[in-house]
Amino acid sequence: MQTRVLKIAGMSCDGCVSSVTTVLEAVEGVSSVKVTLQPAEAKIEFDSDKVQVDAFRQAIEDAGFDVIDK
Ligand code: 9UX
Repeated sequence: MQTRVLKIAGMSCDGCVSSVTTVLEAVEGVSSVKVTLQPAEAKIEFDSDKVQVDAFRQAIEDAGFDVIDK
C-alpha cells in the first residue's frame, strides 16, 4: 500500500470535499481517502500495482477541481 497527498484547487465547501471523496473512492485500487478543506488536499491510500497517481488527478479534474503541481 502506498500513500499520496495531492493539493487540490477549487474546493470551497464541505460539499466539494464530499464530491472529491466520492470520486476518489470510486477509483479502482484505492483503499482509503481523506479529503480536507483546510488545507485543501486529499490523502489517498492505494495499491500501486493497481492504480497510479495520474488516475487520481483525472478523477479530480473530471469532478471539476484541479490538482496543483501534482
Ligand atoms: Mo459547495 Mo463545491 O456549495 O463544488 S459543493 S462549492
